[in-house]
Amino acid sequence: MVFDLDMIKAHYAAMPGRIAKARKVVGKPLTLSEKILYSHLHSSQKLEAFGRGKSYVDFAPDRVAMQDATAQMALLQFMSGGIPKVLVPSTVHCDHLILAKDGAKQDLKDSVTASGEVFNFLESVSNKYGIGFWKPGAGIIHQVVIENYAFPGGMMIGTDSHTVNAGGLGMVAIGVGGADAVDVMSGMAWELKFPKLIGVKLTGKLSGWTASKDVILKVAGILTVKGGTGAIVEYFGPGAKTLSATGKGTICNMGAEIGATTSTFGYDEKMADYLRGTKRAEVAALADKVKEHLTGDPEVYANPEKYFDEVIEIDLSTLEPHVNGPFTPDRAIPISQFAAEVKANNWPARLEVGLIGSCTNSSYEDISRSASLAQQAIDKNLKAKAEFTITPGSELVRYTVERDGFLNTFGKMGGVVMANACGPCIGQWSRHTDDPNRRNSIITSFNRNFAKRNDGNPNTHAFVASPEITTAFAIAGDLTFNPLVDTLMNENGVAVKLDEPKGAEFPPRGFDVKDAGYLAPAKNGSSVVVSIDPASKRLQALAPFKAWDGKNWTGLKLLIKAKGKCTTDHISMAGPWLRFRGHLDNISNNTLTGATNFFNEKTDSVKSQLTGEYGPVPTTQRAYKAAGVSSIVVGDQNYGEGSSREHAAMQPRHLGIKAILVKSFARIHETNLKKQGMLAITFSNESDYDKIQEDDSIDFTDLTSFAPDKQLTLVLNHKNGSKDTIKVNHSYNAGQIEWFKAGSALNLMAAKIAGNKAAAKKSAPKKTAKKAAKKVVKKAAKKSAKKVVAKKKVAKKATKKVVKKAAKKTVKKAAKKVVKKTVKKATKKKSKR
Ligand code: MIC
Ligand code: SF4
Repeated sequence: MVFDLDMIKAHYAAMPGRIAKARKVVGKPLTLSEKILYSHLHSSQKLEAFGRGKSYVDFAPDRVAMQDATAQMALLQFMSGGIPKVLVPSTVHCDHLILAKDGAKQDLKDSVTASGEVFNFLESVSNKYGIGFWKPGAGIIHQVVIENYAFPGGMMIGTDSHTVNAGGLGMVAIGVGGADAVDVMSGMAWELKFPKLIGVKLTGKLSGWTASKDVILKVAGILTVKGGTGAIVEYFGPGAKTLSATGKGTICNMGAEIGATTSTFGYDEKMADYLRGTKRAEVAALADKVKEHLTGDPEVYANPEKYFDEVIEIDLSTLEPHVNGPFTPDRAIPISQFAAEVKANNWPARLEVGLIGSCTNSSYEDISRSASLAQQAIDKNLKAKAEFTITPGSELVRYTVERDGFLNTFGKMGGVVMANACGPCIGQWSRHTDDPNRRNSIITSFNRNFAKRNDGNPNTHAFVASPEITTAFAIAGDLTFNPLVDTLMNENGVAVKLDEPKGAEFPPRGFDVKDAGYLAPAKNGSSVVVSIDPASKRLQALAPFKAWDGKNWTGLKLLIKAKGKCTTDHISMAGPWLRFRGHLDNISNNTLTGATNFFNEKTDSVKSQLTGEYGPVPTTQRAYKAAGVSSIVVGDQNYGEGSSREHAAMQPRHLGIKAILVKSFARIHETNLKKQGMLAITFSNESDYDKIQEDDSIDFTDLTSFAPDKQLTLVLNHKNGSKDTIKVNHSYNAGQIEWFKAGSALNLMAAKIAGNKAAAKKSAPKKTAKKAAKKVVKKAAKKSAKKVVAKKKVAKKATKKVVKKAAKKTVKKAAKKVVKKTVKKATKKKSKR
């Protein structure tokens, strides 16, 4: 089944014309990213040559995807907007709330019981508002999207940072917070700063142990976790055409780890094959017809330096497998140097668990290549030394790889198949361990490896690698092993070597599935009732945030000065806290508990300026709130890196924190803060971070003249009576300042919708009067024209000129009379109402 084919058809029909116009305005050949962006301008957006990294532009994405953990907040916000049905095709996917423990069947059953209330809520909201619903067990959002919805040249947003995965099928797919999704679902424009463009030219061809994953592991090493901020990464070159669509998806997926707005590839034969392989031959045929528009202009790829802001070149033929980590995804280590690094850094060499799958790496190709290694282990009498888990990305993949015997092979090697869900990737992992605090190592084919992410243990050293390398390490159980060159001792005491992995892009017998897990929404959902139990611990209706009082803020207490990495996992931890994603007050109890306090190097321990005592961050902040004291959070570089979860912005807002002042922000988080009515500001001089002291009270002296491109001034009042005055920057445009003033973007939108409704009501009688008047005028004119004709007959002798004049006059007079009468009548009617 092809979803939304008409929408795709309409887009392809309009695309060539839109691109031609854009090319004219921009005045030069276009990259693929520009073609997709310019062909998705919102109807209210004037076409012009936008400044990369400068212009705020209104877009109209083709679709929206939401996963269970973020959809709750997105949909709670959507419901408060008062729109009866989503205006853009949208889907919800239940994948994050499934705990991995004993294996797929039992885990799914237990999770449906534990989170039934939330799943039911999401299902009924989807049903009511026209949203496609993918049940628990159907798969991970991004794999389901690439299998069913992604199409070359399309644009989508999703409430998850790895929405970018759909770049594997040539989309511009962007991760956003729920409030952005609400805009798009409500048919409003979606605003984005026009991205910069990074070109990655791929030459050569992958072989042996190297996989698509290694391309992004290498790119992450080059660009680091903030190198892609505000940019789209566009891959091109002969090497790109050799990569499978799902392999491209892997590369785009982990582009979130370099902060990229998104990543994408031009349409090619591999994408067409994937579309056909997943029963979307119609889409491939449509794309074929406009294929020159679904890739960059030839001039661009011939001279990339002229058209991209930065260009990187990677030769796939010489690319080594990489292992990235621990604790950060950009610490890229070629496999040939990994053993030495493990020893030099004294990382635990014994590998405890290898985990493959996730939204990043769970294609048929990934699983079949990994299974080929598992089969070798069996054939060569090797016993896997580490635990091994497999999380398939979707039911389509799971059903097919089970049918083709791969799951059985993994089972024989000692592998455990988890549910088609995020599971351990997001800390939904009940890990079997005798000591949850032990220093230990794990390796995954996931994308993130921040401290505590997978199992909550800060001493778990998590490394990221391809599924093939992960599987080989799980067999060896030793991180100083290099599968490319080393041998392993088998059960018979014989040294054996693993051969290169082998697999297939597509199942030779095609994909198959019994129940993919999709539920279509009701055609008319107006009678569907969505209820939230006021006593629920999982769901809470949202109350609007307070509008800004129009005054300068003074006496803001420093809640925490966060040191070093402060990702969204540090600001609003996932794992066990995922269960409160629909309950703002409850989840606020984890706010910033993972951030390191600069002053004592501890997590979740800050000094209260009310009592002088150290205590947990949320408790301290709640006490400030109760005392009516405002506060501020200070942070380091790339603050809010990682997830799209807007909870990391809503929680501080809910707890009464007013501003976040940092050296730099990650893109999604900065937007989330703005949308929720927070003040997101950056040090104009980064070294001013050092001026912030533990007992500071901070004043804003010119917030009352908050304006685009204008710095704000802060006075730091130190405990000893001294002061520092510093300047801070912000990136708010005029519209975003309105969000701030209204208390949140949602407040502003709700006010607009309410205003439109009232205006529509008001103008209705006027409209009716006009319509009636028109009708009467027409009738009267006809009548009097007839009369004139009669008169004409009688006054045979009168000249034609005179008759005409008379007729004209009569018509005018009659019309005037009737209009007057009708308007009078309508006005009377209105005043009676
Ligand atoms: C993640 O990988 O961190 C998540 C969990 O998928 C998040 C979304 C969330 O926090 O719910 C993301 O990547 O945006
Ligand atoms: Fe789920 Fe992990 Fe993918 Fe996030 S990165 S969507 S948690 S599988």
